[in-house]
Amino acid sequence: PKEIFLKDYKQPDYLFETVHLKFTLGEEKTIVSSKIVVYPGLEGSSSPLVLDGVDLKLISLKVDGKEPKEDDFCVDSRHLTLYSPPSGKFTLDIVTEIYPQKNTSLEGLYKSSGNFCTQCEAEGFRKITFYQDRPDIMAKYTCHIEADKSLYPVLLSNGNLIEQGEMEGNKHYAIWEDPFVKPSYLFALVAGQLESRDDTFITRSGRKVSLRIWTPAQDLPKTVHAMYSLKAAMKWDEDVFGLEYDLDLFNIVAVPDFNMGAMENKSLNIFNSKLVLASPETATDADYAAILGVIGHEYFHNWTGNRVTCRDWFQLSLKEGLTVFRDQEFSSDMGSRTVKRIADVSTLRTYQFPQDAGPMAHPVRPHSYIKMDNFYTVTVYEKGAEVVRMYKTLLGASGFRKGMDLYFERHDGQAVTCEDFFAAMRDANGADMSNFLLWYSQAGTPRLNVVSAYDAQAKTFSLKFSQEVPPSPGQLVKEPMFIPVALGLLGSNGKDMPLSSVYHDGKLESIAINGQPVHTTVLRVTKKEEEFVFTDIPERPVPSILRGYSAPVRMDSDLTDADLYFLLANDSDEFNRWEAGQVLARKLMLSLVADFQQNKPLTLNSQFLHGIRSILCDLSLDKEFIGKAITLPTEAEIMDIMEVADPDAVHAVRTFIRKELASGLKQELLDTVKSNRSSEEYVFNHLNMARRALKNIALAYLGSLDDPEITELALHEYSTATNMTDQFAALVALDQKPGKTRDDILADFYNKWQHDFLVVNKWLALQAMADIPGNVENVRKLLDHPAFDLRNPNKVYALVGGFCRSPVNFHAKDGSGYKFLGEMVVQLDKLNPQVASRMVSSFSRWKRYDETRQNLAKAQLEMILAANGLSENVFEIASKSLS
Ligand code: HT7
Ligand code: ZN
Repeated sequence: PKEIFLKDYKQPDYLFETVHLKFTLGEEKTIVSSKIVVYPGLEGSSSPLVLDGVDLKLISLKVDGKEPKEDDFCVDSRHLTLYSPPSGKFTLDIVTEIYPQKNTSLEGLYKSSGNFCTQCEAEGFRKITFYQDRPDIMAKYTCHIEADKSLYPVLLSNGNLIEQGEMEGNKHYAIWEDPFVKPSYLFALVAGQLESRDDTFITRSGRKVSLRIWTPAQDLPKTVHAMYSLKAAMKWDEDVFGLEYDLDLFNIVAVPDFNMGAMENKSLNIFNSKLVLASPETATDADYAAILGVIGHEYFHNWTGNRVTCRDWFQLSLKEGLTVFRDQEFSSDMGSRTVKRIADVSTLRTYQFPQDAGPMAHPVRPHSYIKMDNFYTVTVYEKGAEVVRMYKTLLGASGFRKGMDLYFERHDGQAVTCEDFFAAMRDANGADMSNFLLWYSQAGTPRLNVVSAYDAQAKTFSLKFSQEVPPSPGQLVKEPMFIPVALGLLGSNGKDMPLSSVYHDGKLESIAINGQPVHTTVLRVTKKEEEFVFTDIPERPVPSILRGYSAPVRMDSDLTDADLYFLLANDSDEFNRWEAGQVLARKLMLSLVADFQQNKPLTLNSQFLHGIRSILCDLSLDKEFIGKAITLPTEAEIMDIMEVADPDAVHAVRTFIRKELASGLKQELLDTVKSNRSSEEYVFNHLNMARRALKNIALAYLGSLDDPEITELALHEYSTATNMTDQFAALVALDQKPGKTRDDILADFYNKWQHDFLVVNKWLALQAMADIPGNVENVRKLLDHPAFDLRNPNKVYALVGGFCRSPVNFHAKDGSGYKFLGEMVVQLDKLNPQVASRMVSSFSRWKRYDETRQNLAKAQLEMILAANGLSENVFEIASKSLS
């Protein structure tokens, strides 16, 4: 397979002005006719015109209305090449035949539950017709769709509907025109039996926008929350960024078969049903929150991604990092800012840090790829969002907004790069951000070490920072990064000290704002080693460093346990209160892991239990925050910071601490469950969600005990639950103990919900993730369950993906978990390479484990690589994992 490099980027020799597409949708085949107006690129060109095309049958080709001679062009399995196109503007007419019914890859045009739909990002348009399928080819599109009227009464594409009508033979047609230029990856078509929930949004300039959410008729009642989310997102983007929607129609379609979460096609977003459909009875609070965030995300792409797009796929984070940052901010404003930040940082630590430390580590802007689909990663998305957040931390909210305004002013309608975004931020603020761009080019999570010293005589407090960026594949030596460190100093009264000046680089710098001392300042750490000395500090403070997690780094400091307990109790920065508790928990878990490995008895220190008790019982705190603060770091997070990851030890220790906390705080946890029940109707708002979250975390703790009273309690919660959040939480509590009660309740849940595929997926995932030893056999049985289907990505992510999240069973020492995944990857790859390659990623950190596990995982990777007809997607991940 061919590797593509950022350094090889070349502007296109030919540009496209307009594209007229016509689809004749049929049961056996679909005919796609395209008429493209081509003109020479900036440089002018006499080179061949190379169009991408995969799995296409070429029916006819005309250049300026004439069929070219046989030796004027050639078609191979990936391209159509026209050797010497006309020199000025010319027209191409291309007719191809495609077979959507056979398309199980779910990219290009395919069928989902009887309806036609498309997925073109990143390189799916080439499965529809021959085209320069790259994001810097921006053209105006029309789309003419013809289809059977009874089977496909609804015909949708991008832009405005300009014509529709009846045809002979019970057929009909629709013609759509998109007035905005766009790259091919934003093209979309949907045809099928769908109905819509309709609403309107009046923009701040007074334009009326029709909003439509399309689903099969029976699902329409479940689109209320999605519509609420869309309207909230439209309003938020106007309020916060001054960005208004630019067409009179915005469509969302929900489809059950979709490789990712959703797709921001211009004015025709296509969503995985899971991220649209919700009712209190069938969706949890987490589902509601995900729908809000993803509807927001796709909508926000209209400006950050669609109006201004990426020059090439290496720049993906330009749109994704920025849009994730925007959706994070949106969700923060709609709920609790601290809790959202905690959730986002946990995701980063659990998934992105391990990626950044493994064989698939790549910069936010990768240098190369074999298959672009493999680079829709937590690094590009989540770390990319952290990079955008750092601009805001450094420039302030209004400076950041100025930078965004300049970015749109300069680049509306263009395909640009991460440097263009950086330049807009810098120029709008006249800022010096010298080595900031390294965040885009250097992979690996920087390690930041902080050492503090108080000089009682001089009344100064010094912080010495040193940083190191670990080597990553292809990048052995790294430069120091530009790390914004938000910082406060707490006095012994627990309050923030006022800060006015700091010695740095031999100079006394003022950090006051408008002459007023501040309580949080942002230090700009840019060198390998650097010292900051605060003056006029009356007593030894406890520093609260990296407030709000101001940079995506791993920080080590000389804070003592006493300092951390002090921060946990007093820090005005709520994020750092939580963080102090997490640092204490991580230290505790690591020391117990060492005890476990040395066969020492495990004991829980009482200070930790008291710390958790005081948070649990602090009525002044937000309940969702309490829930986060009493939750231990994930097993993945702990394994990631160990020299050699030991899944059995980490699992045993986490289970031990959970049990100890549950028995030591049984009464408090029972009180928490009882006092946070509600008989009111389900409402999705912060207060209600927070109450449910705390109650259910308390119930989960209690569920770890072998106690009939708790089983009764959980059964009671299960049977009296009036919404899925509470019902599923009770099921999770009961799922922890193998036996008849568990079996019965799982059967009961399935019987209740077998008609609802999204709920059944929760049931599959819960069983797949179970820690019960030997669970792989149960998972294998579930492959044959009528509810499972290897062609549906959601089901695969639930069952196979869920299984890989169980440290005990996936990493079983007998290799049974690895063998299962190896077999699944080979099977899946034949149907859907994107899904198979996501699954094979679970092997990528195999070198982190002991030798026995390493050999077992390596054998599976080798087996996969030897499989016949392996896709490039899986090849790239498997081969990089082995290297
Ligand atoms: N921009 C979208 C990316 C996407 C995608 C990429 C590869 C394969 C399938 C895909 N479906 C959607 C999603 C987003 O908004 O980030
Ligand atoms: Zn996105």
